[in-house]
Amino acid sequence: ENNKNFFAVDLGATSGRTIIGNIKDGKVILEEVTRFPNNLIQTHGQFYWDIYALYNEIIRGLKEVAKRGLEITSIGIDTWGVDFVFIGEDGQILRNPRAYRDPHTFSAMEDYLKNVKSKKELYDVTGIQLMNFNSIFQLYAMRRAENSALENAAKILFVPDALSWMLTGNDVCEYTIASTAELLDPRTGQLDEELLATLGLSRSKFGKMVQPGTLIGTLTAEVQEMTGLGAVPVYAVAGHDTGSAVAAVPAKDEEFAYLSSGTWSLMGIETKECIINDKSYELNFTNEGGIEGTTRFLKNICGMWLLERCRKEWSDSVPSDYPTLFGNAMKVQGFQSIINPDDKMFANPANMEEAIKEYCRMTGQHVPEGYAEVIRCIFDSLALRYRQVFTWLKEFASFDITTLHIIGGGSKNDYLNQFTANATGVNVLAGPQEGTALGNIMVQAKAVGMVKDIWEMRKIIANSLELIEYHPKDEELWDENYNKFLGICNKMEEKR
Ligand code: LFR
Repeated sequence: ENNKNFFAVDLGATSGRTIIGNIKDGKVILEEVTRFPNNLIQTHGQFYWDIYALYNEIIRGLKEVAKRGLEITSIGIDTWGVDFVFIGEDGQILRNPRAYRDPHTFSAMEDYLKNVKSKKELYDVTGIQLMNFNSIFQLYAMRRAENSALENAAKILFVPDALSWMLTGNDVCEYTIASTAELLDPRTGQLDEELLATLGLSRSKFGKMVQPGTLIGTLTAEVQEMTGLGAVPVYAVAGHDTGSAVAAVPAKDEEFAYLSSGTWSLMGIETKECIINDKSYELNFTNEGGIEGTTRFLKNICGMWLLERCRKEWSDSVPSDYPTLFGNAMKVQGFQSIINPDDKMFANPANMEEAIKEYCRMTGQHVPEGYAEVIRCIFDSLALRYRQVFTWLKEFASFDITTLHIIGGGSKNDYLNQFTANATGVNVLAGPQEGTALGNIMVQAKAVGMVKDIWEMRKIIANSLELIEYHPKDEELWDENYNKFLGICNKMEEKR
């Protein structure tokens, strides 16, 4: 009873993994079962995900577990936010899901805000930061285009819920993932009927709203047969990966900020109530739903996406291992080229390195040459942008932020961790790298009564790993370059 295995499916926008988490004697140990790429598919000028391939990867992971003779207590799935799948009257998937990087939402958002609801009206209801790819604008873009899958949809399921449905046959609408849609009112905890109506949708198109920890169902006979497993329960976890990650921050008390570092860098604080006011509106901070009624008050910062995209584009002559790449980036002169990582030029450019160079050209800076200078530019700029967001966060927090926890795959980046401490002037604690999977596993453990609450989860996680600490250095240098960063951002705004 004091030793259980939980199976976590954690899907990010560039890669996915299945992981076994074993909890025993107050400690958790992870073992990766499978890891696989998640690729954007481009066709006829549109971008999609392959939901069937993702499903197959989950099946492959489950088969592997059965093969090893491991007994698993339950399964939980988390993914990136906002994207969804349409299900037809006949219980079949209507087309692969559109990917949030698809640029069709840029004009849809403008159109919606001009003709349907104002920015402020939307924010007052949802407390969600305005981002072009939020589900509301994706759905609006599809409505406008008379998208035949939307027109024929009997059900709309967010990606983690769609995958749970493929495994169990039961459809739900999990709260944390639903909160990313910009359709949910955090005060009622429900999708807002009036906003849905602006898209020609009703509440009945979505599954029943459930909180993390709710049983969705058990593996269907079909899946049992395919995998060789029994009727394993599937629980709703924090279906939003960032929700799972923040649940796993190994903090001792509430006075922390976090930076969940992956394709995106999500920087924020955890609060008991949402913060929806003029200032949060102006600075475009979001209030996403967390576990146990918590709110993730944060901002999306373009994170490793910049580097991931560059690496995809670079030829074989560029080293592929991080130590060499990063080591060489540290040898070049710092702060020669500074970008705003969140400039829309970098959202989904045809060529990322070119976009970075173009930004530097447009702002009259040194144009980075070669991979080392490009990477240095990305790291310097990310740290400076972190400082900006951190400065704002301090103004919102009702407590003194004593620690910045960096979690997720990006937390193994020693150089960037140190830069982040330097730029923000706060102590940084790095780890765990697999925060998302840990949060996923802990919510399952809570669902079966093995842990009590979020603070016990965090204690178990903190007990199970070694955190690395970074103290701020070179204060003046970073002050100076922060001012330079602000100047460059302004210059770019003026050009537009
Ligand atoms: C991170 C993440 C962010 C969300 C973005 C798009 O993986 O889930 O929280 O804003 O992806 O869905």
